[in-house]
Amino acid sequence: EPGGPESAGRWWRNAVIYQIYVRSFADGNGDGIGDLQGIRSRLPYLSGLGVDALWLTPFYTSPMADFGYDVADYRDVDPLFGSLADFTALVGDAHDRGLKIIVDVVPNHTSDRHRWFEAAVRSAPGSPERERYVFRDGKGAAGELPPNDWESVFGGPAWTRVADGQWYLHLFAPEQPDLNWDSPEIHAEFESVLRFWLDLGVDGFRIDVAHGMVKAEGLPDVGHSSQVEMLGTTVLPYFDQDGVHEIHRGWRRLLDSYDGERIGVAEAWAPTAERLARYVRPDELHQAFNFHYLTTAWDADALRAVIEESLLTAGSVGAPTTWVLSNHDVKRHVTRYGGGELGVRRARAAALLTLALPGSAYVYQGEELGLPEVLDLPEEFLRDPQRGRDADHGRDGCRVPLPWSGDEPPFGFGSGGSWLPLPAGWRDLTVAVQSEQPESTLELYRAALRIRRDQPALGDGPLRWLAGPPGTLVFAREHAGGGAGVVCAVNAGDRAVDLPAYGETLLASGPVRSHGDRVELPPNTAVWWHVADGN
Ligand code: TEU
Ligand code: CA
Repeated sequence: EPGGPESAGRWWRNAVIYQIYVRSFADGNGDGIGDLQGIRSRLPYLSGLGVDALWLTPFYTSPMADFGYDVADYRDVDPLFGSLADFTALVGDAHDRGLKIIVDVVPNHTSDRHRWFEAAVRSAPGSPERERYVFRDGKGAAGELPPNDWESVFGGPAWTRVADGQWYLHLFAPEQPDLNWDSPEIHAEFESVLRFWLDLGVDGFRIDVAHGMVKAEGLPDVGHSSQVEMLGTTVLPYFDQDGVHEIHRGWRRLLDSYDGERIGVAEAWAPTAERLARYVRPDELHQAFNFHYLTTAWDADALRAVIEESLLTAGSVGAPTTWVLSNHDVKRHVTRYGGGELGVRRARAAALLTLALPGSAYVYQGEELGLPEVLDLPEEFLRDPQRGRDADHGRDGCRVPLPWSGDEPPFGFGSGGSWLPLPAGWRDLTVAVQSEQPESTLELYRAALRIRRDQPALGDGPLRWLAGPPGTLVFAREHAGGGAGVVCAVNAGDRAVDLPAYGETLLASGPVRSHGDRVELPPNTAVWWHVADGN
């Protein structure tokens, strides 16, 4: 490890990182929108939960067309979320509690209200101002057709025309013009932005659309609709191009020039696990989100296959895997796994599976409460620019504010309402209610995270599969050099299975019946055993 004391320099290899969607976590000033003071006031909750680091989604100056993923000033805090002083206070308090802080960086595109884009629109075609973005003449007799057939991730053409007739590229919303990463000025600017936040003490960056900055030479047509699966087999001319890796190598050198403990996490939708592993080669980023795991159905064989493949591919480049079940872009996994009681049972079992796997785990705010996707938000509240695509209701349903306490919405989120309404039924899911119930999902997460910290076998290290009946995943985690270990068994099937009791029960996601040296593991249930000699 470059720099840093050996003991601490690898903290990220098995860290549990809690994702805070700032807008929806906690509202400190009563305007109905989550903010930095709100987070600061909930640090005792987060350190009590037992996570190692917090990842904060963008809180930078923004017109909020994509809720902060459209940045107008990369070096300041949007007044909606607080101030730079609030941020440094938050970093200080978090560090005092041993919590690391990871912030988002959005290098693929700026806001259309960024001073650079405003200057580009005002300037002539071919001007240095336009060179910072991707401006092109259109096709057709009068340039009235977009320069190529690329489609925006949010639907519709990836090009918008400006008054003088040129078009600019936006892989996301028209309010998010793509930057031109062929320009040395862009490289220099982002290195300076990274330094700005590193100097304020952040422990790392989550790099938005880390697979998107570089586009194929000549911007060739895709040739078919690109509104296909993000994790398909095709490499699109605007994603996962070789050139992005050079950028990540430069950023890694910059991170390492601090103290060897600052990390970069790629938000990269690479088509295959092999291609994803390229982002975490030794001289590139530390972690990449494992969206292949996230998109896997609740099925033992499918889960085992993705786990094996992830461990193998990340392992082949010496990187830790990550495990992600939910984030602010996807339907919450309680709902993906079937919703209702079934979805919650599966999500609880998935939590024990995920937290027993080697590598780093991400927890999206509210998953520790077993929150479902809110599917029936009234139309007038929906704001997500992605809404509408494929009859999608958009991503607002996984961004509903957290229920903290009390009997009525917004359940302690803040003193003055909430930007999205919380369902009345979340009365039973508040942090306050669940803290009083030993069987709650919150208490399950607290216990699992405590055990994960206490059991060295659950740290960085290998996994050994054990035989189990169809529909199950059974594996051992052993401390390097033998000794005590943990066995995790998950029954993802729909009927109970009979298993040997591998040791003393540490934790179970639901009721488990034991008889003698065997246990009956009900459907959609997981258990952790402590094994004296690694068995
Ligand atoms: O997401 C990148 C991305 O590709 C997602 O849009 C994803 O494919 C989609 O939401 C799946 O439904 C990042 C951010 O996480 C997202 O919130 C932003 O909207 C996007 O970048 C643009 O910055
Ligand atoms: Ca607020």
